[in-house]
Amino acid sequence: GDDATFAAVDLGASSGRVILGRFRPAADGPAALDLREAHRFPNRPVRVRGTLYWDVLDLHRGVLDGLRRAGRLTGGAGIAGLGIDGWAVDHGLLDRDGELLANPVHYRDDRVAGTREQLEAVLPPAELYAATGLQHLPFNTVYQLLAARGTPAFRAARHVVLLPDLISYWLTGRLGTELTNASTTQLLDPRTGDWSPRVAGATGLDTSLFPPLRRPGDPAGDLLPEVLAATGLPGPVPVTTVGSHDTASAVAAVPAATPHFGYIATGTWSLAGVELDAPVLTEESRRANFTNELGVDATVRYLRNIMGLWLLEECRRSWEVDGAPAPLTELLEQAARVPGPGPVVDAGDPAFTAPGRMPERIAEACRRGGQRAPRDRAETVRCVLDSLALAHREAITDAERLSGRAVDVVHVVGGGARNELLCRLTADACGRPVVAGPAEAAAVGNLLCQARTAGLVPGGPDAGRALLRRALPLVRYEPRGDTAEWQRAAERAAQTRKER
Ligand code: LFR
Repeated sequence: GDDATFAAVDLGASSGRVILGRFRPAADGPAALDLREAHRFPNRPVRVRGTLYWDVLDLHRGVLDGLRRAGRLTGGAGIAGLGIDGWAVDHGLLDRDGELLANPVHYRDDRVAGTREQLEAVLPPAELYAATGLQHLPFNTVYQLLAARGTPAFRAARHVVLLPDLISYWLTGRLGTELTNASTTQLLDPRTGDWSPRVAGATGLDTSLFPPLRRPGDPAGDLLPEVLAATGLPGPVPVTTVGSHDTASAVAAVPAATPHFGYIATGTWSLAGVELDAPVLTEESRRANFTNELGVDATVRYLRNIMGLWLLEECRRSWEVDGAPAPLTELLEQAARVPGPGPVVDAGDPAFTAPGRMPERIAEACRRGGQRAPRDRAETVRCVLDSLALAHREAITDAERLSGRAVDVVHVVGGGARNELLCRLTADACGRPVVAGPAEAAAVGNLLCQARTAGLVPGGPDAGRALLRRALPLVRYEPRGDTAEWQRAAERAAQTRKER
């Protein structure tokens, strides 16, 4: 067969990218994958009149710029297809003509305050968990819709469209709701893969406002003529539904060689857990704050949301030099020289969700837990990374215990796979080997889904993972030292929580 180059649009909370993946089919020798970044653009949320918004038109411009560059990089050949993924839970409202009624609100906006109590009054937490399997996060779509419900925009809305589906709509003119991302709304039943009548009934939210569900691998339309004209891409370009929740695509890109793997998808968030065939909906699981999100290939992503590198990004933002965040490489070099684990915080604490004053909030949390606060930037960075490693350890061991799936190796994928110190500390804290890479996991999973749908990687998900092991550079970290020391640190971290 021929080579085929696909494009992945991957939208993250701090940047968006368009990445090209060239697949050489197995018939020509070992299947191969070459990655090439066509474009990367900042994602800069903006606060207006007290509300934090995503600048979704700016993101769409970034996508179009990326497709134009993709066209240039591929010469006259163009791309064989496109897939779109991004962060979860957020949505846009469309009127009956398909116009966007208002700018999508950022999941870190506090408009959701009070909606948890509102929902609990009509549906007790245990029942909500049994119906949806989702970890309580203050910004799950259900809470955002409850917050939006009274507004004129919501009353005028005929469609509620998740963000990657909105970009897909603008590129193809076709509406749909991708399943893995729908599973993060807390309105979907992970057992049926359909909207939960229980949650819809209790809240009165109309799930038919969501366009019809579609699954990874389903066709999502072709690029519109106006998009081909604006980007110079030769058509037709089919758009394929991929795991449009970035974490679903990232987990699909875990290059595991065994079913006994844990994963940590690290970026703004750390999503740590295991891949299962069926959800775990027990009360114990709910109390442990584990979520059952749907994955590609009818899997369940059984995981916990941990604050992630957001803690570090926010520290760097508060230390910015001439409008640019403090340089990462230097901070990490200095942090690597700090002995640890020293003072630590609970990186699962929702108290860290909101932006602003992060170094101060971390110091306050350390003192609240009876520890000394980090004394300088290096110690603060070390505190963040030790705390993340600890939270990774806790999530992996809890996932193992609650699911019964043994974990022999932990795969770190996403941006944090480039962070050597984080990977090393995670291996030490977990007491298990860490395999790091790919760093662009969401884009790789997105591309792999397209290539598999096109028949270029026959043999199912394991064949896809085998291809990634051959094609991508991976780094292995063996655990060192004493896990008892990390156990003591875990006890210190637990004392720092605001509300327990
Ligand atoms: C990661 C992610 C997480 C989700 C959070 C908010 O990028 O998609 O999985 O909980 O962002 O959408």
